[in-house]
Amino acid sequence: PFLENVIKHEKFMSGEYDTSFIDSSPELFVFPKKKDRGTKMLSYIGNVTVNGFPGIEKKKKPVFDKLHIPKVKYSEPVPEGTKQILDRLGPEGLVNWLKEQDEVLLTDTTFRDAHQSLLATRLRTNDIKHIAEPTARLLPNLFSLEMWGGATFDVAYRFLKEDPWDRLLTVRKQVPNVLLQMLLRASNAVGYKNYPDNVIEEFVEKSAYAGIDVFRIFDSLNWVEGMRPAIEAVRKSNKLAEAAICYTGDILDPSRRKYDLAYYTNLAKELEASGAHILGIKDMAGLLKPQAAYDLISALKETIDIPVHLHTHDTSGNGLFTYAKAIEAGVDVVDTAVSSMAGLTSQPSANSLYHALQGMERRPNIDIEALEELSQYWEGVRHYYRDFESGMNAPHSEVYMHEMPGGQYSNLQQQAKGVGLDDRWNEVKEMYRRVNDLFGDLVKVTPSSKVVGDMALFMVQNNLTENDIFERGETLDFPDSVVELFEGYLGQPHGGFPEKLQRIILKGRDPISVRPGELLEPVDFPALKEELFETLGRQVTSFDAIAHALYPKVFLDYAKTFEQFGDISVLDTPTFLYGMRLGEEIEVEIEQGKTLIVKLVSIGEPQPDGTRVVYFELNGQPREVIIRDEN
Ligand code: 3PY
Ligand code: ZN
Repeated sequence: PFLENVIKHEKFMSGEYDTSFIDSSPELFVFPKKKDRGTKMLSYIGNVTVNGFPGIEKKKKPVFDKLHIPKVKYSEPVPEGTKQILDRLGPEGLVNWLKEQDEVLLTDTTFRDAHQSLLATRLRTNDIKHIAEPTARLLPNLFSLEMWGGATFDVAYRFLKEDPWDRLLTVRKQVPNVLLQMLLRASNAVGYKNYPDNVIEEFVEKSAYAGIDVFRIFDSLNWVEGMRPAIEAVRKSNKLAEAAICYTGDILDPSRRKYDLAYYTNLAKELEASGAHILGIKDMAGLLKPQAAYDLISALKETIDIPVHLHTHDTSGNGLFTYAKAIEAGVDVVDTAVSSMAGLTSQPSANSLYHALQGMERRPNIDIEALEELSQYWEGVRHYYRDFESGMNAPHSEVYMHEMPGGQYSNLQQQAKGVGLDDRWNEVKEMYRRVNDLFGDLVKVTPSSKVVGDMALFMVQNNLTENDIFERGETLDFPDSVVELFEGYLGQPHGGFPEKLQRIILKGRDPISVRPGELLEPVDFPALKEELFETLGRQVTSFDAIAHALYPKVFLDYAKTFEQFGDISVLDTPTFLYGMRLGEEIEVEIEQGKTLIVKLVSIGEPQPDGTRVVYFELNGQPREVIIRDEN
């Protein structure tokens, strides 16, 4: 702090100092009072108790049941799994092993897509870390555990105020046997726009280093050009490149020829040729109907030689039927979630699939009792996050109309709430489809789906129709994401952009047609680290630098919150989301073997300056924190 005071002193900065500077400047010895870890944490708890948590209706903290943690023998070695096969045989060896399996293999998505799709991505590492090792021990036959990427990365910093890299490192340590899988939006990394190529390379390299084995890579417009740098970076890291085609439209519908069977088989050939180890079919909205799945997988099996991995969402309620037909057609791996986190906008249930395939040859080799136990755990955890549920509680076959990705449903609903459109949600969904048609029938998946969502919100909010766009488009201030899409900054859609609309949206500017990554200035990571060192006043890791390169503001806000409240990821989720009840006592393990005992004693009346004093006991000692009452 002394040196900091010197460097920041006016005289020092302007160069007006001599040898008496230190003696004649007593203010150099005034140091800001550093709050200790305990007080920082109490400030957080006091704050959330008084002000609530964004997105949760303010109420007294509910009482939740104790979580069911399955009993496993921690003293025994963790059974070996696909990770050991990859480590021993490399990506090609693993692919050959996969092709030799008779039964269908499963990827469990509970740690990633399931909660992204059911709970607006709000699941915290704290709830994963208690179940990661039991999962590794109970389900060693999984093909992979999808546990990272997609929206989980920015949501961790933005809303959960925790570091997503810690999640990856924690799960890797606890799951040494199963391949860890992430969802990578190709040149959009885990963000919502294209990044310079060297950011993608750095991101892949560091993710592989921190524990990711399988990278499911997709481009939000199915533009293969946009996927190449990511595929190459994964191959360079000696990990598995699963290049995915996003499924849209309906190959069974003769009136929709834009995305027909030939479109998919041609793309698959291109991706195989570009170095993919596995082909992913990413049915992000759950539009792939059972017979379409049979036709598609059968055609792919005839066209390409690499394994096929199918991902769907159960929004329509037809997910298991789709999987049964895909399995009959020879699909190698399918994505499921543990039952209590499955169904609806999430993946189909692993538990149900196991039973559905009884008597069939390719039934997965998985421990159903273990799945039931894990399901009990997740049922308990899911209650914590009930305010983030979408309210959908039955299959929605309307998904075939709006075509909204499962992972977007609850998130867009939160976004709509945020701009005051909660009671016009049905209109937003319908407009989503109309925007798709207006945009020329796009592949809709992050970030192209976000652009369609932004435009739908914009049109509903401003009561605009398609006609208004064509007639008054010049006077409208379109959302930035819409302008960027039509400028070509998310890549090129199949069949091009509708030209008239593009001219209106770009207001005379020219679009680009090359890969955006070629035009973007590379990020100078060493310089960025130095800059961040100055800004944050602490050592900066490569992980921090990548996060800043992806979303500077989100990362800096997170760093500020960390400075203010310390590491709040250690709090249990009910306390993190709801604070404490008067008289309640909780234990917080701030590091291994070091536990704080916190009791909320009372909350003072509001002061004239808008603050309240919150009275705690910390390890039996009275502590007060001052909280700004924002109600
Ligand atoms: C994501 O990109 O986050 C998705 O889950 C897309 O389906
Ligand atoms: Zn998905």
